[in-house]
Amino acid sequence: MNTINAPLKYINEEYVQPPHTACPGCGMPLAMRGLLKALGSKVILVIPPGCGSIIGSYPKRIFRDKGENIPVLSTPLGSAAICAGGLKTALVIRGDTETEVVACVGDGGTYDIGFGGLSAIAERNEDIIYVCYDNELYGNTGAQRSSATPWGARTVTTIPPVAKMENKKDIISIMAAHGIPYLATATIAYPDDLMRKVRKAKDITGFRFLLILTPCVTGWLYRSEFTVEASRLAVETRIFPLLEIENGTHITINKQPEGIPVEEYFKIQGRYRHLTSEEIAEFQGKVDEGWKRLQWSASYGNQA
Ligand SMILES: Cc1ncc(C[n+]2csc(CCOP(=O)(O)OP(=O)(O)O)c2C)c(N)n1
Repeated sequence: MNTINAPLKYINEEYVQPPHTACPGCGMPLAMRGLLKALGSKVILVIPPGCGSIIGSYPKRIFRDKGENIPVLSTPLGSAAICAGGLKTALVIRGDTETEVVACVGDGGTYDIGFGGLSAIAERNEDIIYVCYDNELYGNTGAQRSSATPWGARTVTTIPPVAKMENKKDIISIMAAHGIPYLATATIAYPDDLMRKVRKAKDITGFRFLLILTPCVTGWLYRSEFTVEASRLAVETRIFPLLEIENGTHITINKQPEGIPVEEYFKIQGRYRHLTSEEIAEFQGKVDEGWKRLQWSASYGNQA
């Protein structure tokens, strides 16, 4: 464990050119910065509506290589995965086997609206990288709940006293069940880990799925200087473990979390402020249970 400290050759190139048009403190442009640094510019990004398209599409283009725009294909919200797969096939037919096609989709477009296409393309093991930047809600339309929103969280459609009553959908297990060659989680507080995983994904052929937790200032209701801290605490509380799963079974937990109580993570965010001490204990129980299950799966899967 703790492979996040593995040395990574320093990457000087910058492909995200500020100023971006996301909210100050948004985690997503940081994720995009690490993603492109590790991938290089021989990519075509496929971005559906969402905060990603706000920073990445016409008229304001921030993904650039030495003054040139990095190509971005804008798609409907439900079809980024399918469009990315079709684009990759077309490139190969034209003799271009090098350009990496990378879908960058929010959690709403991934867990909910685009899920059918995502599952289809994963099942066919199409040769693309799919990045879900997970801010745990529909950010661009004003912070509605998605199926990635955690239990107990406030959003504009889950307002206390009736906050989100369902658990966050376990997209990691769902994608792993497709038996895809590579799946990894990452977050912006650990950029070396993020870039190492992107590099690893780049060297693999077939469907690669990266789930990147990107804190959202306006949806999670925290002060913008806490973006990296929120990302770090999500890992250290064991809410968002850093892991890799190869071929659906071989699990590596990349960092042993400190096991900080979830309350410390909640303290810096308004979306959990309404929770009672009993509800916080219930959330902690869910996290402890999930961590136990993950450790069990890691040891069971790796023996099999
Ligand atoms: C089928 C469909 N439903 C709803 C919308 C409206 N819409 C545009 S962006 C957006 C939010 C997408 O949320 P998410 O994928 O989580 O990305 P984020 O905005 O958080 O970056 C929605 C609902 C749409 N464009 N298409």
